Amino acid sequence: DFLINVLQHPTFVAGKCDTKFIDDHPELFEIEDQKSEASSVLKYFGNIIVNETFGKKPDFDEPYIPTIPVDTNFVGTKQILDERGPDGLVKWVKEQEKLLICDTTFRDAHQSICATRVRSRDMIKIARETAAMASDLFSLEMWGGATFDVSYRFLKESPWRRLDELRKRVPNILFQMLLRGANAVGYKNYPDNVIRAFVQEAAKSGIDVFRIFDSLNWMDGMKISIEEVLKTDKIAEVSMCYTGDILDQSRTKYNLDYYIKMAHEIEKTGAHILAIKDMSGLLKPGAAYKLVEALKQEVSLPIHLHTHDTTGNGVATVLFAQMAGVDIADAALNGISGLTSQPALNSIVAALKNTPRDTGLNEDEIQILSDYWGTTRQVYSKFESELKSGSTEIYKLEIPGGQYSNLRAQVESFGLGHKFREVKEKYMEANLMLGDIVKVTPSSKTVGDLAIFMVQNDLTVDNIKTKGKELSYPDSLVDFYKGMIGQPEGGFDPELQKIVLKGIEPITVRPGMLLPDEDFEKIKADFNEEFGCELDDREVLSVALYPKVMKDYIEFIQEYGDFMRMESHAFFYGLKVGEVIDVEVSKGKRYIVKLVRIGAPNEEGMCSIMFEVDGFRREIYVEDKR
Ligand code: 3PY
Ligand code: ZN
Repeated sequence: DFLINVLQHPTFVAGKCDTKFIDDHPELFEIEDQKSEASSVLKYFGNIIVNETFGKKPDFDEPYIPTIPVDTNFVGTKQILDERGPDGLVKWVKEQEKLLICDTTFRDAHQSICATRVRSRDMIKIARETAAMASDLFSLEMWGGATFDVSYRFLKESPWRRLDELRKRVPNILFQMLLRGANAVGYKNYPDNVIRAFVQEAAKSGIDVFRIFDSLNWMDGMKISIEEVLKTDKIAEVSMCYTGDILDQSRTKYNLDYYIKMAHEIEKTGAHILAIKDMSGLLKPGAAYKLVEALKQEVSLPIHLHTHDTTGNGVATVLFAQMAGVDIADAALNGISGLTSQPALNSIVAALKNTPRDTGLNEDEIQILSDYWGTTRQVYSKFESELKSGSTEIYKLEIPGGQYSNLRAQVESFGLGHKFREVKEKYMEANLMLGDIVKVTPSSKTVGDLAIFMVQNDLTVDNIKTKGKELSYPDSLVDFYKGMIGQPEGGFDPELQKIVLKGIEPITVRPGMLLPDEDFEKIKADFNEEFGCELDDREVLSVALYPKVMKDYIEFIQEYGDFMRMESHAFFYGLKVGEVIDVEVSKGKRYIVKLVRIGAPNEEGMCSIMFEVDGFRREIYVEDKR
């Protein structure tokens, strides 16, 4: 029932086959390989069909992809950095009157609005067009943050290859990534040699701007990353994470002086750009004006503003900041902007038209790019939260965009869906109990885990010091009090620290000073032995960051194959009955697959599924696990 290629070749059929013919056509004898390759694809679809969709699939629109002229001259900020170096680029930024824009569509926009699920395939399809039609962008934020592990974990693709493929198609716009300081692209501190090697590999692979932050605004937590980026010829954009409200006189911890002091410390590190990282969208328009105006007087670094639109005030915040002279602002193409994502890029561009700070971006062209994302987003709607409008309660809750849209699912996974409101309210209480800390990955997880734990155990600020003594706390909280994600502003509450640590000695130095170096050669040898694969230097780093995720990824690839080229509707939904799709498994190698019928489960709980592959019927049996 499968393709026996040679038997169908006209030369063979005509009986004119000699040994030269056989030597010339080795591919006709790759029968087993092809059969098992197609089987893996069918097995993958079979699983989705039987256990998730049962052959049902929404209709998705096909996004429009514009044709760009063959003689397009790709020039932009990337050429400025490559030709003039980091200092030359900084000088150029300072000379610009226009507001420079960093487009976060390929990273934070989808991280914050559809659980980081956008696949490389959908970025690659529009990458060259983006390079041509948005060549006035300062940068594309397209890597780092949660995209690194989510690529492997859920999309079964390599983030390194995403970087390679996008770099090939975008030769002119700076590539920007989010680096969580000593936590790299993970959720815990890593040994220094991992951080250093990661920065070097990312720089070599095409990252130009490293936005570095520490989840507690602890300068020591960013030390190694900054040092290492400064050794490359790339840009170190060092962040202060914004929390609290500088307009509220009653909140004294994170006031204007706090940020000015931190900005000076950042400038002293040799950073090229200062980022205001407003991960929760707490920076109100008036506060943005006040902060940027003050920072412009205090430091000479260009200032790059990052915010989220969770409250609905994101565009206003950017517009106020540009009035105060902010140099660069983050925004996402309208089609994937707003809510927990970034403020709307096309709207900001339109607002600044015919003003001194006109961005230079072409409204018609970025409209086409925005439409692409508006349509492409349909496939990802199942990953969006139920949030339909901006919510100003975020000013009170201080929950980062990405966490806010995920929190309900996390709370539901604990069986506490009915107590969602309570958990949200506890979030701020938990934050204050921890000493009013900066909340961003991974410190935001500590606060979220504590909030859930407090609801589960009926804990309050008042009873935790008595009732809480007997309890054992979530790992993230133990790590926090151990000092494993760094030292918070104002230190730890010693009494709570004792209750949580139960005798464990906390540290007060950088965890990286105590963690032993990672042994990269050992990782290589172990993976070779376990999976028979030769990891390259970048993959070794992926293992150092996420050993379990990488094992699962390699097992998936070995079992099913590499689906990076598969269309996203097929990857997430498989096929519906009667549908015919073209599945590209490797460059130029494709199968035409049709879903003919799905049978009911038999006595052993196995469903028969009839496909057609390149016109040949193939029946497979899939276990019904529902
Ligand atoms: C991340 O760390 O991934 C973030 O986007 C934090 O804001
Ligand atoms: Zn963000």
